[in-house]
Amino acid sequence: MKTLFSGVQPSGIPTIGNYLGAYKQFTELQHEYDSYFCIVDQHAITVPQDRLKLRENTKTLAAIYLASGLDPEKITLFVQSEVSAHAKAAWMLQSVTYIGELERMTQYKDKARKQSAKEGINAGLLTYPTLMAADILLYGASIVPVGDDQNQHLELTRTLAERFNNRYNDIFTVPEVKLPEVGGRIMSLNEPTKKMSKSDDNAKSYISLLDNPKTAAKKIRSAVTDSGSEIRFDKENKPGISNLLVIYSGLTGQSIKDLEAEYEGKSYGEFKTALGEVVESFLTDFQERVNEYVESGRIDDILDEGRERASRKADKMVEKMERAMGLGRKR
Ligand code: AQP
Repeated sequence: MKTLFSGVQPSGIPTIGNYLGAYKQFTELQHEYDSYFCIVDQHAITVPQDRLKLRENTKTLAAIYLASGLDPEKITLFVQSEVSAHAKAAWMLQSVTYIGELERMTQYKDKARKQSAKEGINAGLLTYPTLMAADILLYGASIVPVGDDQNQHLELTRTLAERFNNRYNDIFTVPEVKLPEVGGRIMSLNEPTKKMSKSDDNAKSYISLLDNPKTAAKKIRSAVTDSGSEIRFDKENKPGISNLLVIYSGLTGQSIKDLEAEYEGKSYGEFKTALGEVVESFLTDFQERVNEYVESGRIDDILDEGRERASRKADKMVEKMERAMGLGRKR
C-alpha cells in the first residue's frame, strides 16, 4: 500500500477553507493509502504563538481531524514536536537546500513582509519549507493532499528529494501533490482576491469550523459580492460570487453548473441566505462530532499511539539519512 502524508498547523482554529482544501480530501483518501496526518506545531512557532493557546489548539485540531471523518484505527495521527526525527531530518535537508530557493517561496515573502513590519524576520520562517520536506520524506509518502497554496512548497520537496538521492543515496520517494477538484483555494469573504486564512486579523473574512453556526450564516450573508446580479462562476469578473459557489459546491457535492442553473434569475440575497443555511447545518453537525471526541477522552490515547507508530517509521529514515551522509560512527 502506498503512503500518504499531510499536515496542518495548530496556528488557530481551522477554517472552512482548510476543511475543503485539506480535511475533506483526507477522509476520502484514508482508505486507499497508509495515511500519516500530522499536527505541525513546529511550523506554527515560525510566527508568534501564545504558549497555552498553542497547546489548546493542538488538542482541538486533533478533534477536528477526527470529526472530519478520519478513522483512528486506520490512520496515524500525531503531533510533529513529539517525533524528534522531524527536526533531525530538517537539519540534514537544510544542507541540500539553497537560500535562494527558500527566498523565492511566496508564503515566505508574504509572511516576512508582515513580520518585518513588526519585528525582525526569524530564520524559521525562511527554512519552513525544508522542515515540510522532512515531514513528507520521512514517511516515504508518494502522495501529499494539500490546498493550492502549498503547491510551491511541494515542488521544492520534490527537488530536495531528487537532489539528496543523486548526491548521497537513493533513499527518498519523490512525492506527488494531490489538489482537490473543488476548493483548492477558498478566498476571504470580505476580500475575495485574497486566500481565506485562519490567522487573518479580521474574523469576518473567514468561517472557523468552531464558529457559532448562526454567526457563520450571518458572515456568509454579509460576504462581499460583485457588481451585476447574475449568479455565475467567473473568477476574474465575479470573484465574490465565484468563491461562494465553490463553498456551496464543496459542502453539498452539487456541481457549480447545477448551482448556476438552480439560482438562475434569483438574487444575490436569496443565494447567500441559502448558502448560509447550508453552512449553518454543516457546522452544527460537524461541531457535534468534535464535542463527542472531546468528551470521549480518547484524544490523548490516539495521539500517544500515533506518536509511537510515526516514530518507528521516521527513526528508520533518519538512520538511513545519517548513514547516507556519513554522520555518527559506523557500528
Ligand atoms: N483558503 C484555503 N483554501 C483551501 N485550502 C486551504 N488551506 C489553507 N488555506 C486554504 C490548506 O489547508 C491545509 C492546512 O493549512 P495550514 O494550517 O498548514 O497552513 P496554511 O496553508 O498557511 O493555512 P492558513 O489557514 O492560511 O493558516 P495560517 O493563517 O496560520 O497561515 C493545507 O493543505 C493548505 O493548503
